[in-house]
Amino acid sequence: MTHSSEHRCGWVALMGPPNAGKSTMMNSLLGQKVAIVTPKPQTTRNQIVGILTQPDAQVVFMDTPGIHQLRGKMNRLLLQAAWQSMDGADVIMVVLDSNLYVRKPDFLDNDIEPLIEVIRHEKRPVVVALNKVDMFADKSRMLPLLEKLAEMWPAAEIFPVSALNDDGLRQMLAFIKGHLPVADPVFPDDQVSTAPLRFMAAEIIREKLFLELRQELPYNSAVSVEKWEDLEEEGRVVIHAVIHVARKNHKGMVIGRQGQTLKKIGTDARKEIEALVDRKVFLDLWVRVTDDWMDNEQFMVEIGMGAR
Ligand SMILES: Nc1nc2c(ncn2[C@@H]2O[C@H](COP(=O)(O)OP(=O)(O)OP(=O)(O)O)[C@@H](O)[C@H]2O)c(=O)[nH]1
Ligand SMILES: [Mg+2]
Repeated sequence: MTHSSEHRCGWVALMGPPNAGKSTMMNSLLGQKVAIVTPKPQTTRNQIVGILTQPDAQVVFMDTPGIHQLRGKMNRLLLQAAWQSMDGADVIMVVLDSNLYVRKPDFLDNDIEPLIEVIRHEKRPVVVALNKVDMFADKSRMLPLLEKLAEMWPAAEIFPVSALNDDGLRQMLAFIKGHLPVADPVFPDDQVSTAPLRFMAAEIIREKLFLELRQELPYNSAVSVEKWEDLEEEGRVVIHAVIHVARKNHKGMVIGRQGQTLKKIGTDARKEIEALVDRKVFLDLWVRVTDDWMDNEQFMVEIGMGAR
């Protein structure tokens, strides 16, 4: 078949500092939400696979936790997931927040320190998605940043883009597709992710939690789905989920005055999960103090954190 000899298929790792827009980028490229997004850094806590199937190519994106230099068991798990994703990639995409480094050029070196040498010596194709260009009225302000990146990573292809506005993504995608190996698709054409629905539901709850909570509280919390009952005859799904907090005094903050915060998180999450499973959902949501869960690697892996 001539068709299959032309078809391309491969893996693309989205790498970069926290909050650069990696998850937004993946969702935008897929044309649907697979990974959760919040304005808070370190939202993504594992590798999330998003599959784009087109007639001429299947592009398998791996969204990853932001690369940072923080310590602790959880951060080690997150970094492992990021680097492991990069190991399995045919093309590497580095996502950077252009607006941040134009405003604060000094932050760049430190933020990408773990990536600088790795990318410089990389043999595989590297795409730099200079994201959030919608935030500039005057795009020429980006020139010094573009020059610096081109000098630092001469082999990389740089694309100024906006994941939010879907600006410049088509050209970037064409470049990526052209650098994937010639191969048959590995996933069925209707599959968008490898993440189980249970995990996606837990992630949606975590997104609403991150959006409601302030300061460091989100980082000290996690979500697990304990039970998932498909009541086919009734046409609904009953989901028992738990928000884990690390300390007793955090529990009250998640629940909120008269339970308002928890109620809001639950309602927002339920609506989105209903759209995901295309059925009525009863979401039974609890808050539990799971002492120092951030020091418990087994717990973190069990609830789906880190590498796959
Ligand atoms: N203005 C603008 N904002 C963006 C763009 N892309 C992402 N954002 C915003 O940047 C914030 C972080 O986006 P995420 O997609 O969660 O970033 P991330 O790199 O996945 O972050 P981590 O998972 O924490 O590493 C969110 O508030 C997004 O809405 C963009 O192109 N333009
Ligand atoms: Mg993310």
